[in-house]
Amino acid sequence: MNLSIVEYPDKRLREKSKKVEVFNKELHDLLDAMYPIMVNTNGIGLAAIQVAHAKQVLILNIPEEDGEQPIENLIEMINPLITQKDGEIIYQEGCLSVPSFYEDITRFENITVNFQDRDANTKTLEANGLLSVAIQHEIDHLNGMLFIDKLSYARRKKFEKEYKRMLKEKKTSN
Ligand code: Y12
Ligand code: CO
Repeated sequence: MNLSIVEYPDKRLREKSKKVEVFNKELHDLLDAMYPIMVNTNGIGLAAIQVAHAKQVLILNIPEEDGEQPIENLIEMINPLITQKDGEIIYQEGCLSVPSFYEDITRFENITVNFQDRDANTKTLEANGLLSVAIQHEIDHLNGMLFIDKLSYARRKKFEKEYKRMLKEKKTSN
């Protein structure tokens, strides 16, 4: 499966992803193809809509203290739903669909998430810190939401200006 990252302001990032009902080879092929895209671009999380598949599918691979991202730590979530949330954490987020932009975002510190694995088994995960932030960031993608939507009006305006300039520079250098 040949996938590429959809980048802001592409409208496809605003689509609401559909619940996965069939856990077949097509789903496994999608998950298998998402993993190399994420690690080869230094990503720690990727939602299927970021590779133009509007399915409630996301993957996460949080780096260890030494920066390694062993595949054993890969988490695949199908149809995730946050059932409990509390606390507050501010973390500097980035997104493969919004290249070269990072900003502090406030999210819930502790969450409990129910999801299915690639074989439709139901799972529950309690998360805090970066894992919690990354799960919330990726679930937002499934709802057509981006972390830049959480910026203040003034910060968002500044971002749009900077991002437009960056896209223009990219175009002229190609
Ligand atoms: C904190 C941090 C990240 C998340 C959500 C997942 N986001 C990412 O995995 C972002 C990765 C990323 C990687 C980049 O590097 C390359 O593309 C090579 C990057 O750099 C550029 O765009 C130039 C930006 C983002 C949640 C919480
Ligand atoms: Co993202």
